[in-house]
Amino acid sequence: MPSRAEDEKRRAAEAAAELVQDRTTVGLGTGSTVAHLLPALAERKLTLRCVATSPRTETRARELGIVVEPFEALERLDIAIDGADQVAPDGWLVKGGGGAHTREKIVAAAAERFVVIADSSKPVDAIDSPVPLELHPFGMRATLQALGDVRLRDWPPSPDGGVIADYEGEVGDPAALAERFAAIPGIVEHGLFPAALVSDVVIARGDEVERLAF
Ligand code: A5P
Repeated sequence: MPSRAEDEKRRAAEAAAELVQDRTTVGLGTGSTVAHLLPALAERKLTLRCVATSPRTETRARELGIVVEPFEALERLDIAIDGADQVAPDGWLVKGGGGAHTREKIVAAAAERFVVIADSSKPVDAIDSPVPLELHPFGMRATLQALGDVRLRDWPPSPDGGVIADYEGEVGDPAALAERFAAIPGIVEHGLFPAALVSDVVIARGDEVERLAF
C-alpha cells in the first residue's frame, strides 16, 4: 500500500497534469513527485513537445510514450512542472534534492508558467539549509573555501559534469544568500528558487489538493 506521502505526491501530480493543454511545450522536472506526473500526463494522450530536466526523467517519459526533445531545439516553454524540497509561504523554494537543480532552474526560467507540485511535508515556515549546490570541478577547493559550511555529496557528477554538494550554513534571508552564491564564480547553480519564478504551487494534504497562485 502506498504511503501517505506517495499518495499525496500522486494527487498533486495528477492535479498539475490537468493544467497542461494540448499542443504545448512542457518542461518536465525530476524526482519522486514528478515520477507520478509522467504517467498522469501520458494518460491524457495530448500532443506535446517536452524537455526533460534529467536523464532519469527523459528515459521514463520516453518509456511512457511522451515525446522528449533536446532543449537546444526550443526557445520557450508554455509550462514546466516540478517538485521541491522546501516551499516557503512567500513562494521561495529549495530544490536540488535530486541534484538536478541547474537544469531545473533553466527550464523553470524558460517557462511561461512554472508549477510546483508537493506533498504536505514540503511547506516550511522559512527556508533552511541544506541548500543543494552544483559546483564547477575547476578550482573546487577555492570554491569550497569561499562557501564555508558545505558538504560534498558522495554522488557521481551531474549530467553536465558538475559536483553536487549541500550548503549547510545559516540561510536567513534567501534573497541575500542567493546573491552571495551568485557572487562565487565556482558555483554553477544553487537550489534557491525565487518566488518570482513560481506561478502555482499545488500541495496535497491527505485527500485535499490546494492550489496557491503566485
Ligand atoms: C531534483 O533535483 C529536485 O529538485 C526535486 O524536484 C526535489 O528534490 C523534490 O524531489 P521529490 O519530488 O523526490 O521530493
